[in-house]
Amino acid sequence: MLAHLALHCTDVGAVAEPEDAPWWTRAVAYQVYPRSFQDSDGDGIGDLGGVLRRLDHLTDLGVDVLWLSPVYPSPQADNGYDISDYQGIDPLFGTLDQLDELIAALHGRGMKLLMDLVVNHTSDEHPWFVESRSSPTSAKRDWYWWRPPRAGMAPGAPGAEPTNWQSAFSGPAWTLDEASGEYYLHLFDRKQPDLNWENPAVRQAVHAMMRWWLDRGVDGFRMDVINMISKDLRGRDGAGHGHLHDGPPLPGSSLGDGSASYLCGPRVHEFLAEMHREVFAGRNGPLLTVGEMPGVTIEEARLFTDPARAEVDMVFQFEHVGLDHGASKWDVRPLRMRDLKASFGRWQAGLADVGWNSLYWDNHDQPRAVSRFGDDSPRYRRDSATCLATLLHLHRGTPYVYQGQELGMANYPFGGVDDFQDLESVNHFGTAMVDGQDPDAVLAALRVMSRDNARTPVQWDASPHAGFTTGTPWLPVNPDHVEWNAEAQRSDPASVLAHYKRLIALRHEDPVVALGDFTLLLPEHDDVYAFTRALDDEVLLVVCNVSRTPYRLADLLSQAMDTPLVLGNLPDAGPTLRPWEARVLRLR
Ligand code: TEU
Repeated sequence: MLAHLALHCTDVGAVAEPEDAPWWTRAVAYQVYPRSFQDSDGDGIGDLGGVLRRLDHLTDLGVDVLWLSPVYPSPQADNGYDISDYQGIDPLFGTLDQLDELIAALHGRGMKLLMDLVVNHTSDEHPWFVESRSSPTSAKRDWYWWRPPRAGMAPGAPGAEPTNWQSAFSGPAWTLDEASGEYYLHLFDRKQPDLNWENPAVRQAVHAMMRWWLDRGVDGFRMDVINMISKDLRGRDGAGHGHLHDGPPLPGSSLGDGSASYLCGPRVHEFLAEMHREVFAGRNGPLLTVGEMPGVTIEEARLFTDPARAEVDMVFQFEHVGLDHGASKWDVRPLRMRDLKASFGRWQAGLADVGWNSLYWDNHDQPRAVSRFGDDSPRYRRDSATCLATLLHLHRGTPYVYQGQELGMANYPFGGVDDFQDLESVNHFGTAMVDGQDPDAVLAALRVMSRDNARTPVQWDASPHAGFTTGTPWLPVNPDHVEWNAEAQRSDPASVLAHYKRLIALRHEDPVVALGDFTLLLPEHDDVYAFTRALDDEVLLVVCNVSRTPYRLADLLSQAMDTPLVLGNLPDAGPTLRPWEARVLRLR
């Protein structure tokens, strides 16, 4: 585990060979959001049968790891991120036998499977919560966060919630249980009550469940909001009166931001180290853990991913996907490429000697990358999609491809509010209307930022439902699929898909891509994103024009002149770096 670090330590004497670095430094992961990937039974919802049918696509792309978003039994309030049984498969998606089949098929193809671990919260329909809610004296009462109303206030009275925290999806983060007069905590939707990780029985149950999946053959976990599992509610402890922590008020709301009390809380490192000991230690075989961590800082990420601490292998950080947010994600600001460059540059530098980055543009929670960071106009869509891919995949870290990104899939042309399905979008619209906001402005923000942009079905071919389903898709297929689809791109060497294949192959073949040091160049330039990667005697220079303005290479980086091209996204590279052109050059 420590091997890749030694590459940067000149004083340790022996320099580790790249072969000693963890396998995932050379790996590329692919995220499947099963609901939208491939339907196999005509109900309009993707399923495991569909994933099994499309494995050739993944093999052809060359990815090493499949991260599967949740397929467990769930009321589907948040499309499976509200789990009611951790050790089964929702009939909507198939059967446990099919999951076993998937594990075997992936392993047979040399790929690994990451399951989505959602253990900050369960569904309110999980038997644990049903039992916890049944009575204040229930044996599982303390598995969740139950609190009485604020001192001196009646249950249900406005503002009587134990803290003023806002939830991510549905107003206050506390919901009253009428029967007991107590509130339960939910940082997300009210159908997603937070587990109480302070209770050792909760931790042991989670560990046992994780071991059960590893014994079945899965290769690791993507851990949902795992930096929120330790909460600081100590305001009530000790004194026995007063109220719990209140967060600073949010603009235009009676609620507050409680994140200081639950992002990277007091025991989070202890909990993850314990999980590592209880679940992963002593297991043979190449495993992988990636923690999803909204709001994580570089300093915290170093701790989480320091191999010596044995917590997780890498984290998903959120800095770059917040650069176009104002007061909230719905307050959309123009993205400045210079800010993006500075942000990535800080993370590269911050995790250079200790820890490891995961690299992503989008996932099932973010708008489509080509629409958000690139230029999805007909003229530049292909060029900007391949430019962004080159930029990301040449960084130091493990890249994650989100389904459809490798095809240049773009945001959906949503119309009115009825076109949206995601609870976050629907609830936001409802709240904004109650607040008297301008519906057109709210819709404009939803069209740009809604998570549904990422959730339209994968575009396999030009047929009516893009080959996704024979039924009616649960969310419409983007009409642009007649032009933008996998079938059309498979035979086209200039396609976005073909470019992704080349990038993934390059990471596998060239140790400098996986392990080389990163140095940012031209930090002040608005439109050109350039850096070097260096390992021993090998140096790659990466130059990407993230704009529509052409630049003369000689004016930017004289060392880029007459240098052999390893990989580019446009044919006939000349003295001018054309709009959205990306080049990987071999300096030495
Ligand atoms: O997301 C956590 C998270 O904080 C965000 O990405 C969230 O979706 C975003 O802030 C909304 O604006 C994870 C899952 O990826 C997401 O799909 C779930 O809805 C959420 O946790 C709750 O499980």
